[in-house]
Amino acid sequence: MDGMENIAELAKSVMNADRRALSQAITLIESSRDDHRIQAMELMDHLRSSDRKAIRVGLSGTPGVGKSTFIESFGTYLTGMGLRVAVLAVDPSSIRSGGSILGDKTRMERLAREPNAYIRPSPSQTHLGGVARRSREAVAICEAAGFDIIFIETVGVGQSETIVSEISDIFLLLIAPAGGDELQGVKRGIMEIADLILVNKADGDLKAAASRTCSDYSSSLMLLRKRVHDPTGFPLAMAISALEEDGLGDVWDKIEELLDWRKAEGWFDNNRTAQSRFWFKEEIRQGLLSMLDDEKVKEEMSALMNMVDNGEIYSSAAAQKILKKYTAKPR
Ligand SMILES: Nc1nc2c(ncn2[C@@H]2O[C@H](COP(=O)(O)OP(=O)(O)OP(=O)(O)O)[C@@H](O)[C@H]2O)c(=O)[nH]1
Ligand SMILES: [Mg+2]
Repeated sequence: MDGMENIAELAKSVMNADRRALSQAITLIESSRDDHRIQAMELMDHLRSSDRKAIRVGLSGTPGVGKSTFIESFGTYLTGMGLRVAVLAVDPSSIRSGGSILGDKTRMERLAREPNAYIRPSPSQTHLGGVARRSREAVAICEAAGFDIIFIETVGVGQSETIVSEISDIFLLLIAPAGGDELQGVKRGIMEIADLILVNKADGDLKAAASRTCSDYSSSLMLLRKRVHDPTGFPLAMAISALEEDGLGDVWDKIEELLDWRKAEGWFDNNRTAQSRFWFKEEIRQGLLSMLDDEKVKEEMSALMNMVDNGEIYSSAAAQKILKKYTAKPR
């Protein structure tokens, strides 16, 4: 990307839903090069003028539960209704060997062929902080490009769900049918952020188990504390089959029901505002932390560390020395 004037052009093409521009824009925000970062900020600033709003759907689930199959069939269902669908992945490379959605494109063949769908492979080698920023900016880019629905997929492992829930309007959790009374290893934390729990693979031999699992989750959900941003009946669990495309219409109905209510009650905008604040603070926190990676700071820290080791300075006083020097608090 050369020159700032081209960034304005790029922004315009993105807003005209030009696919090449879309990919180019996401490639730009994925770069951690300093000059690219500056251009990326410029781009995001241009895109701000778009007041388009997509429905941002977070989706999580353990490997093999059927996330790709679900996005393929549900996404195709949505494009069939004339909606434009984008798919992004939040995929910390420490968990998988990178580029997972790329391989997944073959599992989303139908959707990938849809002119109204855009599937973005996840880049390899991004640290978690970078993952959050990339995902957030990619979502904003897709939104400015006029997509109606943006899926943000993540494999169910701890921190990435927090990131996804902090950039989504609604959070779907995919669960596999469980055999007997084994309560699945779903942590309470993720139950609490889920808006819809979809028990997938409710077909063939697994149908009965799926329906039992669904009842189990429905009961557990009723025990959770009622959330202010939910209408009665939410969060809820439902059994579906991504493979046989069973229950997809119900999922869409529930998504619409929930979001219509949240929009009417002000929770939708409220949530977006809270999210912007969250990321504003988070970015500052990350920026301050990254200060510790600076070579000069590292040297001073290690010198002070020696002094702490030798009992020449008290630990908190040593820490204050660094903080005072590098955070330059205005007085
Ligand atoms: N019977 C049945 N099988 C399904 C269903 N959905 C997915 N599967 C199968 O489950 C396997 C895993 O599905 P994927 O969609 O790749 O699962 P995933 O969650 O994307 O997995 P990762 O990308 O590895 O995290 C595949 O063999 C699918 O065909 C379903 O609704 N019913
Ligand atoms: Mg997958």
